[in-house]
Amino acid sequence: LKKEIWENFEKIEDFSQLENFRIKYLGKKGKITSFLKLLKELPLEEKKYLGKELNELKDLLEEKLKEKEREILFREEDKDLGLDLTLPGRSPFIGTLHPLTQVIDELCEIFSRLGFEIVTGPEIETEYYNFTALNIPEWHPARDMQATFYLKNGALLRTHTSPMQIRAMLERKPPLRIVAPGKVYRCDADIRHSPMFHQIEGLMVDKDVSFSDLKGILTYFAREIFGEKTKVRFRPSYFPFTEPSLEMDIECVICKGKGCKVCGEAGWLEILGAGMVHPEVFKAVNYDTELWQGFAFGLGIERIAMIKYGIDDIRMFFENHLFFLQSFK
Ligand code: FA5
Repeated sequence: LKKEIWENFEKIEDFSQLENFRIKYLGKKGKITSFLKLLKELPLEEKKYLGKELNELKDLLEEKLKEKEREILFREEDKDLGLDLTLPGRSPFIGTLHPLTQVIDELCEIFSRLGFEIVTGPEIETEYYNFTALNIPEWHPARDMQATFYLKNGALLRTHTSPMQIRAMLERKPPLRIVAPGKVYRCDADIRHSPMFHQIEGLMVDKDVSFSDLKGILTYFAREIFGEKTKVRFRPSYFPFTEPSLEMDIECVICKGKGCKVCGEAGWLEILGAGMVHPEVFKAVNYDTELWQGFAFGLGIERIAMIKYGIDDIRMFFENHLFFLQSFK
């Protein structure tokens, strides 16, 4: 319903369309009004939840309709009166940075302060960079962990930003510290998964880097982006390119760990995978494993934005509704 409403809303151009729209959704027999009437018959929990959603939608819609009415009025006046230099000026429509761009910028800023260099690389990758050099040979079941879009010529859409670890290490000599933001692709989609999403890869290689440095940096970043009191949780995990490996969860800011729609009732949201660089990965780039150690991490940007702004459906980021984008001024 929301989608239909906002799509039709964008189409309104004059007063009669505005009135028809109002009748269709907010009138006595309008869709929202009838839904509100139906609430009586629902069980208490659903009534509470849907009631809140519907009323919020109704309020927002009423406000937006008022704005639209003014906009049309101004336009009609222009037509009637021609140019009137004595009218007060109207402020121009100012765009905003996409919420995901804002999160990426903020993350890059935090990691630059820690001495990480920002690098980018191709979204179309070879199997070598995306899998093989990361210690995932062809027969390895881990290839199935990430449902891959293959292209006709044997190339693929990168399933994670981790190939940037290999590219960065081949282009540089250690010690190094890089972060690599960008788009990645996997064939899965629901309210928490999207076939295209964003990650930031992080990699630090030096002579004396430990697992506790990794945990320290990750905790620091989480507190910078979500606030001092943010609760984080580390769980042991498995990635072929790191050993040992971990995953980090953030306590859901919406329900404070109780469980809600944003976190899929879990109370926590997984935002990243990380670990100590696997010796096989160092071998693939000819780094001396006796001399160098490192850690790497891969963050899911949408997850971070969902927690930060309390958004419960990942698809909102890609539907480009103006009312949604405008709320990130
Ligand atoms: C990886 O992609 C590893 N490359 C991360 C890594 C890097 C581990 C370096 C060790 C060292 P994973 O598949 O768990 O791991 O994805 C990482 C994060 O991306 C997840 O925590 C989640 O926040 C996000 N993510 C994964 N799949 C999706 C999806 N379909 N939609 C949105 N976000 C996703």
